[in-house]
Amino acid sequence: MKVLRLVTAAAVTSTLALLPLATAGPAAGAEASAAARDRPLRQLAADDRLRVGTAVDTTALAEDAPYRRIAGSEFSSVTPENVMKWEVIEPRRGEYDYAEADRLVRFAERHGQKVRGHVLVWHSQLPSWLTEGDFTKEELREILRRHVTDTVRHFKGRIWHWDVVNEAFNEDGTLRDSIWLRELGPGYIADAFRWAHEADPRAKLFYNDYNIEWAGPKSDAVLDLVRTLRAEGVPVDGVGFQGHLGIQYGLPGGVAANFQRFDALGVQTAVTEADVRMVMPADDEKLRTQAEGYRLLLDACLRARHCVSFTVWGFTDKYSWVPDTFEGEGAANILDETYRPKPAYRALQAALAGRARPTTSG
Ligand code: 9MR
Repeated sequence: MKVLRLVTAAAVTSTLALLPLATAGPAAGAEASAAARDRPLRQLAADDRLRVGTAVDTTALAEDAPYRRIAGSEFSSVTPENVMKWEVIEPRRGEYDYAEADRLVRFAERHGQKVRGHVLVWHSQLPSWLTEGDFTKEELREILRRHVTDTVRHFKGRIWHWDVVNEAFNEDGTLRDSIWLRELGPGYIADAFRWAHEADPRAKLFYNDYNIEWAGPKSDAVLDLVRTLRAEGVPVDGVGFQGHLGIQYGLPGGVAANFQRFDALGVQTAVTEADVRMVMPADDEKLRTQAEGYRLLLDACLRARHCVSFTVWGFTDKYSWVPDTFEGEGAANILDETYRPKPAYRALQAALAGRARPTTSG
């Protein structure tokens, strides 16, 4: 049994505790016990041997003091939303710029937070020198090997989890057509995990994807991949369920049971990018459904013996990728644009305060 070394912040009162609920959502708000209401999420999660994290927008972190205060006080892990992506850290071939990412890692260390490294191998946010370059297969494999090795080595000892491969599957469970699959074949996935492990043997290495929270062709394919890789001795330690939900599709069923399938393989699991969007404008009923969406993701994690972290993809509606990506949608986060807690925040507090986990964790 491995025991997570948890930083238990001194008994602090959540900076959010005194603020009124964003919208009158009596059901979710009333669920939280009085004790839960004045403790930050990171403390409540520590009681459950779980890290509770957020994606961090490093521009907001630098410029917005309330954002910075809440990022440091509510969460026990952080994920760079964008600043560890290939286009940012290797804008020119072989020339690295880790400055922004380093700043965030230092912030995390100052606040007793773990860092989830995001992301080494992905089809998106690649620099144009790479996507438009005319490389042979051998050159491209070497470019990938170097990027993974140099980056993991740069942060060696300071990254808790790496999202090594991100979003490699289509919805039907076939592998996504990407520069990596086209040029290198499916073996790029095992290669990336091996290279990352060699560069930092102590970091936990994750496969990460969306729409795999429930059972279906895509999560079946990920389960199969992870089982096969581990049987071959490839160092895959965990699976990240991103958790991008939209209430207009209805909330998914069978999430806890699906997490259990992965748990049974012996790998760690994590909710890595939770947010629950809605068609605007928001109203009380939508906010209650949203709270239920967050709660069901956290609940699935709490029920899985080896689920080690629950990360939200940003914590305030002030900064979110959602309105830029889905026209007419938004309000996906747990605090509103003025940092007032929404029913979703209260639901997370209540879920963390209200239950005990299985006796061991990975
Ligand atoms: O939140 C990120 C947004 O700011 C970027 O513009 C976008 C680019 O594709 O990536 C977003 O983060 C994604 C994450 O890295 C991987 N899973 C899906 C996330 C939301 O798109």
